[in-house]
Amino acid sequence: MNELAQNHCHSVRRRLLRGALTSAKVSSRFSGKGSWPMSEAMSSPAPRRQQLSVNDYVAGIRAGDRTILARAITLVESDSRRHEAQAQEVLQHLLPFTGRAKRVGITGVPGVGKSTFIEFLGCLLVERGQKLAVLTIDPTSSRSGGSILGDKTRMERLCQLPAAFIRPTPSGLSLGGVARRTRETMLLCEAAGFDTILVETVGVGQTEIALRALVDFFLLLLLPGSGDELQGIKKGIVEMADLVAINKADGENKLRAELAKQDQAAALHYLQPATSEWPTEVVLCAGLTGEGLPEIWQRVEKFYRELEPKGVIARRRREQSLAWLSDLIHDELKRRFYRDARVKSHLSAMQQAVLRGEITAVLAAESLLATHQECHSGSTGPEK
Ligand SMILES: Nc1nc2c(ncn2[C@@H]2O[C@H](COP(=O)(O)OP(=O)(O)O)[C@@H](O)[C@H]2O)c(=O)[nH]1
Ligand SMILES: [Mg+2]
Repeated sequence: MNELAQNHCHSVRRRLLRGALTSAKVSSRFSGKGSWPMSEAMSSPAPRRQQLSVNDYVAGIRAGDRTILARAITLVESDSRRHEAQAQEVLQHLLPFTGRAKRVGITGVPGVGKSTFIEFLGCLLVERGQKLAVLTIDPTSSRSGGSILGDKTRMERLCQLPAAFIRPTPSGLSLGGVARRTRETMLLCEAAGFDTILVETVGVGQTEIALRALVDFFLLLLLPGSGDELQGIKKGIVEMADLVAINKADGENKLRAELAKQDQAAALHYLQPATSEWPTEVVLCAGLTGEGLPEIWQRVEKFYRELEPKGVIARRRREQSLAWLSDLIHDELKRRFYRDARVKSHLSAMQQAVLRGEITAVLAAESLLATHQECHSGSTGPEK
């Protein structure tokens, strides 16, 4: 790492430590009840953006100011190092106020009806007095403009409710980037007083594995139908679900939905439940009419009621935090390795040698890693 970057890191660390020490003070000053102006989509754009300080962000979020929450999320999403440092300070201050929400993930293939489901469920929850944040992770929406299969990403009704906050995924990020931003956005929303966080993600592979690592409860929506029609969804995804709901179980679909339910229930019978002490069940629902949604939410509440006292949820979150920490370390180590100028100059030769069968892959890897390590044992290894 060069000197500049090292200095940067030290100063960030110093500030974070100071922040951790003073966050208790900040919290007691700003723990007033939140005000809930219009939803993000409705609030009028700020005339001219003023720079906000860390304290402005912390105070605004603790007071439930959505404009500031939205700006803090933008800060968290930013790629700039300066923004990242500030975002981390804000998060560090807010950490004591996080963790109190129900974190529920909802997945399923594009078109299964996730957004329609969330809109109905969201309105129901808000009616019951809950403060709801909806975060959507949709790697396909940036490519297709969100228009696949009558996609309803906008959730018009929910958007208009003051107690709901909807934030779509930032586009153009890697999966790791999306997962990180969503996790941090979730923490910001919790600190802002949202008691329920719904995360919608498209069931297309790696994304729901990343989502599973963010949430307590994982709901999988499937389409009516059975056998091979089954959904183009990977088997492993069913294993991660705490509840499987056959959606669109309305009108002519009813019989097919019942068949799908039986199929799924039989398949689940042989699988380990995703959460110990919580059998994964299969239910029918229709997000469009709302049929079955109150019952599904009852199950989510039962999940918390039964598993929270047993420490199951806290354990899951601890494991998620540690997995997250180790992911970050792995990612950063990998990044540093591939950006190391000495590795760069050595890599292609090693690749060729492996391809020609002149050296084993293990020895080539060892040699490259040794090159990288050398430049760190002396403190001024070049990094580009
Ligand atoms: N019949 C029926 N159609 C639905 C239901 N839920 C959603 N749809 C329709 O399915 C399409 C895709 O819904 P959407 O919520 O955007 O799916 P997503 O891609 O999973 O978010 C839309 O045309 C919806 O109107 C349902 O419960 N029953
Ligand atoms: Mg959708």
